[in-house]
Order: sequence, then structure tokens, then C-alpha cells
Amino acid sequence: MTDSPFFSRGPRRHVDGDFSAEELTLANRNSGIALEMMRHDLTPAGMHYLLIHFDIPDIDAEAWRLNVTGNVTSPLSLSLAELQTLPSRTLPVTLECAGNGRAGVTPRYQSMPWRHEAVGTAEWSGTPLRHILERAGIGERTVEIAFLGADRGFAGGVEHNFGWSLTPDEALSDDVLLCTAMNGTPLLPQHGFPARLIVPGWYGMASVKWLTDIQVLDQPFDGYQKTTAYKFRRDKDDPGQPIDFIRVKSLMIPPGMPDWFTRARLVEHGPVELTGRAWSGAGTAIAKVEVAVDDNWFEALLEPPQDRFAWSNWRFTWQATPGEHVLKCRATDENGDTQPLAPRWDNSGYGNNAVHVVPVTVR
Ligand SMILES: Nc1nc2c(c(=O)[nH]1)N[C@H]1C(S)=C(S)[C@@H](COP(=O)(O)O)O[C@H]1N2
Ligand SMILES: [Mo]
Repeated sequence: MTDSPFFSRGPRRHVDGDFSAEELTLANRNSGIALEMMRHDLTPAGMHYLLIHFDIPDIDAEAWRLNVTGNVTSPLSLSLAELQTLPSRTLPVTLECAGNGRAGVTPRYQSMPWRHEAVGTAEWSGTPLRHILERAGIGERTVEIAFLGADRGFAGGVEHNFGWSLTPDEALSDDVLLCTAMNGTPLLPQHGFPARLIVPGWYGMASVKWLTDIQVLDQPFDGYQKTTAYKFRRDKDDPGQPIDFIRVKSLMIPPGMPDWFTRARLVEHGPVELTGRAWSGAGTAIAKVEVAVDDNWFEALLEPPQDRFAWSNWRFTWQATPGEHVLKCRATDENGDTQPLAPRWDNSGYGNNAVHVVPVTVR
């Protein structure tokens, strides 16, 4: 981590109302899922949300190497072809950005202004990371394993490559994959080509894209994203709590048809099939999903997930009557954690898992 005289902390602050040009620029670079595409169990790659902090690096797959260094018996430098000879697994995984819902936290922290759309589920294929770590032989005094991407830039006045770290126990799970494919095809440049980490059950920041370096450390990783950026904080002076697992959440596919500009919804009266997705972190299953019509709550029908780390489908038939209505959905997971009715405060707008509210007009 290099402190830099350039781009020091900058003018980020908490605001109400209008979005700044900086937020607009980030919103144009980092697209979200169109909520109606939650109809698919697997999100097509072109509809999966994107979060790219710096620039998408220009990587030549032939020259690319994955270097494993530090506290290991045999440092490695693997080519893509060598990586692809290792045992492979495919897992459907729901990824969500920790900043999803930030625009709903008031006052709003100036960053990527996500509303609801920073989520998607893809089938990720690659080798369980443990095969690489076992080959390198991690030393006994290992405290953390750091993962660095090829992308470099500034945040909070600190110049760094995007990076994250896990403890050896976390990294040696058979579910943590070093992926070279998404939905059965090579990674797109924007999703981390040629290889990325997928850490199921964690918010997206752990799944480092454009991976080039694995550093086995006998002390905690000092990377900016881990030590500074991704912390739950009450205010800027709060040392904060580390962000890890995805919080329980559900979203509804907005029913009926939209008004182009406002996205307001018009629904025909009579039976309306409401449907959506629910998920939680750390492989915790969803126990129930409830739907509210004008604050009267009903239990929805919950389908089993495709897999432990993938979202579940839910549905509920609503007898829609003419007039204005407010629909909501709320998930509860097997730990008994449930979504709050209003956003919880976080200084950077992280982890907002408040219920999804969808106003509709019925004719
Ligand atoms: N190298 C690198 N990895 C990264 C990021 C990044 O900017 N650079 N963004 C992270 C964040 S915050 C999220 S939410 C996920 C998003 O993955 P996706 O763009 O493939 O959906 O990637 C993570 N991995
Ligand atoms: Mo993210």
C-alpha cells in the first residue's frame, strides 16, 4: 500500500437529493441487473451487475501468470493452461455488492449510488483455490492470504491494486474457486478475464477479479480495501467492523408494465402472480419470504434454491383490486435473521438489506 500525494481523500461527503456528476459517472460504468431478469435462475453474463473500481485491465492471456509467493514452500507462477489442468468445480453463486441499496440510505454517502440492482447469480467454474495453495505449501505461521488484481488506482488518497484477503481456513474451503468461466464461457473482460476468485456467501468485494498475485502472509494484509474501504462504520472516525457475509435479502420483479421515465407500474386487476428472489450469506438457506400488500403480510411460496450459495425463487398470487397499492417483500433466513423495514444506518451506505418496496397502480 503506497500513500500518495495525488487524489487525497477528496470531496466525498453525505448528501440528500440530487446526484452529483461523479455519482452519475460511476453509475454509467457500473451497471446493475434489470430486475425482470431475476426471472432466470442464472443471470446472463451481459445482465449480471458490474462493480469496477479502477479501469478494466488489458490482459494478454498468453502472457498472464498467477504468482503465488510469500510464506510458502514452493512459490508458483502458473500459466492459464496450467491452471486449467487442475480439478474443476462449477457452482451457481449469488453475488451482491456490499454497497447495494446505498442510494436508499439517507443522507447518502457519495459513492456508486446503487438502488437495488447490484446482484446476480451465475454459474462459476474453476479450480478450488485449495489445490493451488496445497501445491504451494502454505507455511505454518500463515495468518492471511492476500489476493491482488491487475487493476490499479487511487481511493481515499491511497494508490493500490484492488485486493482482498482471507484467513487460511476461509481460503481452503472447497467452495472458494479460482474461476476461468462464467455460465460456461470464458470470463468477459469486465468480469475478471482471464481468472478471478469467487468467494461464495461473501459480499462481492472478496471475489477479486483479474487475479495475478496470491501472497501468503504471516501478518494481516494491509490492503486499502480490506483495512479501510469495506468496514461498517457509524461515522468516519469509527474504526469499524469488517464486512464479510451477505445479509439476508429479497427482491420482487416489479409486476405489470412500467412508465418509461418514472418506472411507475400499472397492473391489471384480478389475480397477479408476484415473484422474486431471496438469498442470504455464508450458505445460510432462506426459511421464509413474506409479501405485504398495503402492510398486510402474507407468506409466499418458497422454492428450494438451485444450490447452497444461489438465490431461491418465491411466488405469491395477489388478488389485485383497483387503486393505489404498496407491495413489499421480506425474507428470513435459517439463522432467524430478517430484513428490516427501513435501512439501517451505515456511514458508507453498506449492507442495506431493508425490505423492497414497490408501489403500483391497479386499473
Ligand atoms: N480486481 C478487482 N476485483 C473486484 C473489484 C474490482 O474493482 N477490482 N470489485 C469487487 C466488487 S466491490 C464486487 S461487488 C465484485 C463485482 O463482481 P462483478 O463485476 O463480476 O459482478 O467484484 C469485486 N472484485
Ligand atoms: Mo461491491
